[in-house]
Amino acid sequence: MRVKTFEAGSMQDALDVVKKDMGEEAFILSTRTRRRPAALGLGEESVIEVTAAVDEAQAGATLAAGAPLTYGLRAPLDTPAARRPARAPAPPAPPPAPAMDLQPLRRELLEIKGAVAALKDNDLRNASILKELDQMKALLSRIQRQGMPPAQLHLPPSLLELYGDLVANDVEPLIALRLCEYAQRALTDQDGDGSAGAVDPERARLFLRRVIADFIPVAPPIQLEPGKMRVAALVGPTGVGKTTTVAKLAAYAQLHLKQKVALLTLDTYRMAAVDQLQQYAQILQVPLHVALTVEDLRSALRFYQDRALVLIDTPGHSPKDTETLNQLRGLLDELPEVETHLVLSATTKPRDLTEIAARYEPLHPTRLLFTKLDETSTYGPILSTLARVKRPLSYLGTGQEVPEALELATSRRVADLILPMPTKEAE
Ligand SMILES: Nc1nc2c(ncn2[C@@H]2O[C@H](COP(=O)(O)OP(=O)(O)OP(=O)(O)O)[C@@H](O)[C@H]2O)c(=O)[nH]1
Ligand SMILES: [Mg+2]
Repeated sequence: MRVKTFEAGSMQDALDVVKKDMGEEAFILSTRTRRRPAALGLGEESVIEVTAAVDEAQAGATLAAGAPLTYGLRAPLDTPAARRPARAPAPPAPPPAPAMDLQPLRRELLEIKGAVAALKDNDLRNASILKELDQMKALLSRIQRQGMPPAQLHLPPSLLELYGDLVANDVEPLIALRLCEYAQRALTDQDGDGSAGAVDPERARLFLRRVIADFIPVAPPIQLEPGKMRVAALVGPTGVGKTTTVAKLAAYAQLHLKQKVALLTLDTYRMAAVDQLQQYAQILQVPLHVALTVEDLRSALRFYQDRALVLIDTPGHSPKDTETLNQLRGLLDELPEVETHLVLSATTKPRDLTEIAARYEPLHPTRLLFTKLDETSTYGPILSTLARVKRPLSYLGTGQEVPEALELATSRRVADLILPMPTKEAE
């Protein structure tokens, strides 16, 4: 059974096409009228859609019976076999059975076969409609759960879904909305026909990831130049991983880049802090200097003139400890060319991140550095902080291991964290 759908401008034309393509034996399963864009995109026109079926075995047999049988089992008429004389007279043929009109039965059978084929086709269509319905249901329940205000609901479904993903990843709702609106406008401009509403979900996701990547400012790695001493200081709250990151950076520069490194610590409040860095310094065989005063700091830097990189570790502060922060500011102000990285943990609550960043503003950090990415599963706060603080992202700490668990931040990597592509299994 062959089932095929034809389109034509009128019913008569459609029937002619069916007859021409499928032969006289074809019968009509269904017809419908639908609208489609007219040629050159000028408005719409209506079109007749006819689905027809034909039993090919039967149609083939009819064709074969009428065709000259020069091939196949029967010999051609003009062959010795055809010319051979008959041996004995054949017995008289039995009287023909009364002719029975099988045509209506055959037609009915064909119609049943056609209907079954059409049902199978419908099953596939139904399955895809059910899948779409399921997706709509999931989207609606997510909208209900997150209590999205009407502002978000004007987004087309594919972007509304992505908005939900961003918010679920702890991106601030307003930032998520602005990103989605931007993507919607850009997609509409790109398609030129206002059809962003119908945009394919995968295309929308890829596009939004690009928008996010473009939005994330990243810094180049600490630039080491021959004959020039580069100074980088790590500042930030207690326990975020400043000392560990200093060790990671030092190990990388010393072991991989084969550059001369020195360590300096301003963290003199706790012996344990000096010990911790001292251990790394010993392992890496790099000098460590403890600076208590501005004079200490100046003389240490003079001493390290031949070093390509001087890394400065600093003490962490509790939020209320403004005095220590002021002292640190006094020291760092002495270093006009220092590259100051504000170290933040990706596990910190979004609102606290904003407060911390504001508190460290007097130290004029030029970079943001996020650690402990391995300890969280939502990365939205990184994006929200970057949007607020507007400093480029330098490195990402992804574990405790020194030096492996450190990455140079790239906008693509961060976009990946903020809006991952669904894994094949999840699809
Ligand atoms: N999981 C994980 N742990 C980290 C990371 N970076 C640092 N740590 C751990 O966090 C803890 C604190 O790290 P430190 O380097 O001492 O933090 P700090 O900012 O110097 O702390 P203070 O000097 O007390 O302010 C240690 O156990 C580190 O191993 C990271 O990227 N991922
Ligand atoms: Mg420390």
